Amino acid sequence: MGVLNLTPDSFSDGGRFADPAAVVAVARDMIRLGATWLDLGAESSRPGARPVTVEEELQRLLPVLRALRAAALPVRISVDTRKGPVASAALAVGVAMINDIAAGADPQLLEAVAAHGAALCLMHMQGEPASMQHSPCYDDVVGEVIAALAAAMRRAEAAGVAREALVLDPGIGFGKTLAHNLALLRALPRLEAELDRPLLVGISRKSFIPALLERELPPSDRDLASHLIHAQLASHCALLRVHDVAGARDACRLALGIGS
Ligand code: HH2
Repeated sequence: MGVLNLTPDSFSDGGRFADPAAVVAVARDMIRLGATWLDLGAESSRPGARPVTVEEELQRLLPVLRALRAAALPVRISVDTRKGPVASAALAVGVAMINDIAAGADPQLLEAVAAHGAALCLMHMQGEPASMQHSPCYDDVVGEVIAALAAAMRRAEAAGVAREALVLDPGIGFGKTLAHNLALLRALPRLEAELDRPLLVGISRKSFIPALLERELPPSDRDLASHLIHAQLASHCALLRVHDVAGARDACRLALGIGS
């Protein structure tokens, strides 16, 4: 899944897309390089990010969604939003999935997904982007994330979203320390077994990489490290959310080819 951030402030690729035609060109490239999904986000969720209004989010998103639809690209589109009205408008244009970092906290979002029969990614987050990295705290991070995702699945199903439409994500970096992130990445087989839904994982260029390396490394220099991790995750998740599609594809192909 290639990431297309339509935001001026995303942590690794913010401000790249001034006009819809530029996004369509990058989307074509990502598809050529191996992306089968594109995830469009119009609100940054990096730690400390400023929330945007529904109007702002739609102003960034809709022209691009319409341009992508007009281009009829052979790819499924997901929209990264936690707001019901944004999800409704995106689904009306015809996107295949809503990627919700708030795991269906907005009942209007769940209703919109159910009404369109679309897919829904429920991601775990402790707290809110503005403050989530201040002091993340768990007694048992893996058990608590599994329980929270199971509760989110029940909420989505109660709102009419089919279980088969759900994809789950442990939310790497969302209210988690380095130790929490590592525990969750090691526990992906357990998440898969206990939750019995496809997993989506996003580690691309995230700040636990320099933390684990114990050295500074700007987001633009984190692709090699990201791909070494992608190779390890390839057999435990259905979707990897990545910025550098070509490198991630190669890493996964090599790892799966060798059989790791
Ligand atoms: N990570 C980010 C945003 N959305 N969605 C899911 N399901 N999983 C993730 O791990 C995830 C996500 C953060 O990365 P990015 O979009 O590159 O940055 P920003 O939030 O600053 O736009």
